[in-house]
Amino acid sequence: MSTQKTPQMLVAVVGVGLVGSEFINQLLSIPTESSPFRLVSLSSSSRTVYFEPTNAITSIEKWKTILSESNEKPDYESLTAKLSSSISPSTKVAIVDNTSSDEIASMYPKWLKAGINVITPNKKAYSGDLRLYEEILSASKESGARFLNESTVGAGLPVISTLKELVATGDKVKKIEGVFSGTMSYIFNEFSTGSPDGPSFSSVVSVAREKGYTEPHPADDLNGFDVARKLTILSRTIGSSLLPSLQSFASVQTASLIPPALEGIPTGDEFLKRLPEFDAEFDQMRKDASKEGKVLRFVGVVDTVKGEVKAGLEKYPTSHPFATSLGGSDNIIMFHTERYSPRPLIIQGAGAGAAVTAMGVLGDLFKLV
Ligand SMILES: NC(=O)c1ccc[n+]([C@@H]2O[C@H](COP(=O)([O-])OP(=O)(O)OC[C@H]3O[C@@H](n4cnc5c(N)ncnc54)[C@H](OP(=O)(O)O)[C@@H]3O)[C@@H](O)[C@H]2O)c1
Ligand SMILES: *[C@@H]1O[C@H](CO)[C@@H](O)[C@H](O)[C@H]1NC(C)=O
Ligand SMILES: CC(=O)N[C@H]1CO[C@H](CO)[C@@H](O)[C@@H]1O
Repeated sequence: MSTQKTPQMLVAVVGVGLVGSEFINQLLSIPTESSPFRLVSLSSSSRTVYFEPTNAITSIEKWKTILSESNEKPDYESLTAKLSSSISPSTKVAIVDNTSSDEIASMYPKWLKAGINVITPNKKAYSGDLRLYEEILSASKESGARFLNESTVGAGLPVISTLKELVATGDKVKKIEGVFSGTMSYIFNEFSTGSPDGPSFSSVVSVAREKGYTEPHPADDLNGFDVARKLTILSRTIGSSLLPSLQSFASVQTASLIPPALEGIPTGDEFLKRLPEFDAEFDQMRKDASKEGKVLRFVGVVDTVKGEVKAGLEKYPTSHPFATSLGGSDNIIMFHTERYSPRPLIIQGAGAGAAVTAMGVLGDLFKLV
């Protein structure tokens, strides 16, 4: 079988941590004969390698060594030049950004203008300053290069693609409501089960951190910014009248769970040492919810009818899907639309972890060939 007619896609990966490594392994697991992809470049924050397409990286066993033995420092000007000069009718190029870097995010307009497709689980560019997002849109329009973002919300779950189809086919999104953070999902699935009692809030957060589910500093999860960024991406993808008021994720009404007295504590260890001082408050909220037959969940809402985008702790009846169908670090997203009414379209499943996130990224790459 020949795949000669499919244009080949040269792929450069920037950032080779958890998701990046898993992505490379998934990409290289596709048999070379049938794969449209050629992995030509890898970059970490300190090293980079670049190979001609005929000499592309193919070995799952060796790519780490190849990168670690390089003495070359990353140079994104030079990478951009090399990639854009390879573009031809039979060759497309894509950069996969697996960093959480603002600096890399700010390069997207330049890459897109040069005809380089951009795929990323990094939320920074799409949820930051509205001006950067508008530059991304116009650069993509100008060159025809695409930017794909499926794995920024719900990791591998088909959240963005579903939303895009709803919008493109003329459905009207009234409200999107969901548990968007795997970390917050885990914390509240453990903390609030409907019973008035249970483990203390601080102990649940400590266990989540030990298991590696939180950022090194748990305040980076409890501030709700991750959810605010995801809501910004959804709002912008709807492209509705919500847009002008959403200058960045910072314009989302976000009710942080960090007790004001613990704001600004520099280390995660110190933060966790003091968190028990606030257990009684969280305990009271759990008791109050339980009295109403409800659980606590940290949710995000995009309400196009009220023109509201907000993230915070809400109460849901113990019979609600947010109470009954979540386990571990699952995400759940409900789309209330004109067509999906009164019962919403629901997407649910693992919303974090390297394997599913890398799948979301690789799935995007397949959309380009
Ligand atoms: N690691 C991922 O699963 C993931 C997914 C999508 C996008 N990204 C993006 O990839 C880039 C690099 O991320 P990073 O270096 O911060 O990620 P990282 O080092 O892999 O770890 C931090 C993240 O771990 C996630 N996580 C992984 N497994 C989990 C589990 N079993 N239960 C609960 N939470 C779990 C949480 O994501 P949540 O709070 O989002 O659930 C948490 O924020 C960033 O731009 C990031 O936004 C990462
Ligand atoms: C996400 O990507 C799609 C293209 O697949 C694009 O139409 C949409 O505007 C993007 N949204 C954001 C916020 O980046
Ligand atoms: C989620 C993930 O894999 N993040 C990694 C992306 O790449 C950077 C830079 O190599 C790593 O530090 C991250 O861990």
